[in-house]
Amino acid sequence: MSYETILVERRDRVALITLNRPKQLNALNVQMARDITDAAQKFDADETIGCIVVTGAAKAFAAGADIKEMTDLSYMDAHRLDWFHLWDRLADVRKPMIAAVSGYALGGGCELAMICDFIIAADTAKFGQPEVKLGVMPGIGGSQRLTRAVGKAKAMDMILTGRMMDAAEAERAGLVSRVVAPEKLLDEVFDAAKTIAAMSLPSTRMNKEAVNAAFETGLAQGVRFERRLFQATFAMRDQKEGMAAFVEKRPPSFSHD
Ligand code: CO8
Repeated sequence: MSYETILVERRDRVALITLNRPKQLNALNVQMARDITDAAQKFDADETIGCIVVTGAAKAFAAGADIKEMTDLSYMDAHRLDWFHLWDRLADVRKPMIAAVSGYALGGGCELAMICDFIIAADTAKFGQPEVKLGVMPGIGGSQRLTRAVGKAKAMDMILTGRMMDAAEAERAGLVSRVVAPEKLLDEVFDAAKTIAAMSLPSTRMNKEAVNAAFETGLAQGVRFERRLFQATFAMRDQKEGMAAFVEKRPPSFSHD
């Protein structure tokens, strides 16, 4: 797999997607949206991969959608091109995805990080939805995912003022799960990704699906959904192996089925 705007590599069961338009601070042009979604979908279909990591560069995870590409867009262009469906395909990836964020994660960059299942940030990270300053607004789910992540007060503050939130504030607000020193970021993320990738793949898929259902359903319906998935895990060889390994006091050896 080789792409124009991203680098991809795999380390055992972990896949790494690195955004690679450093001169533009990883501004997300349409080609990059195509490349990221294509790579993520291929890794999603590859049963030898258990977790996908998305990262950028030290200065910028991604400074937003490519403003220069959008400047002269008409309403009809935006309507006809409908790039958004590319990002929907990324949100449809069933395997766990972690965003490793250093530096700026602004606009579409913050939205890309939020499409991932969780964010681990370097203490240099800065998050924001500054679209209002350009006379527009978030367009890849930011108004919805940021609000679900940090609540209405902070989401309104961020989206209406366009201000940035540093890593410490983002951790306090629940936008990121961990903050680490920049030089430790990739090691920390790979450790988490390797841990996830060593679990039973159907089990991590179901766990992800259940947590995401919390954003789509009421409590009673969500709990019923969780119960059905829990029951379904007993149809898996990995459930037998995981529980047998515990009883026999040995590490499990999952076959991912
Ligand atoms: N788009 C295009 N180019 C960019 C972008 C961007 N979002 N961000 C930075 N660049 C380019 C700059 O133009 C500059 O290029 P050049 O050297 O050719 O002039 C280069 O990257 C370096 O940038 P700066 O010189 O500005 O670097 P600074 O360190 O001075 O500033 C900042 C860094 C603060 C990150 C600054 O670059 C900035 O404010 N960038 C724009 C941030 C922004 O507004 N992001 C939101 C964009 S809109 C958006 O994301 C909408 C999402 C929904 C779209 C849905 C489409 C499908």
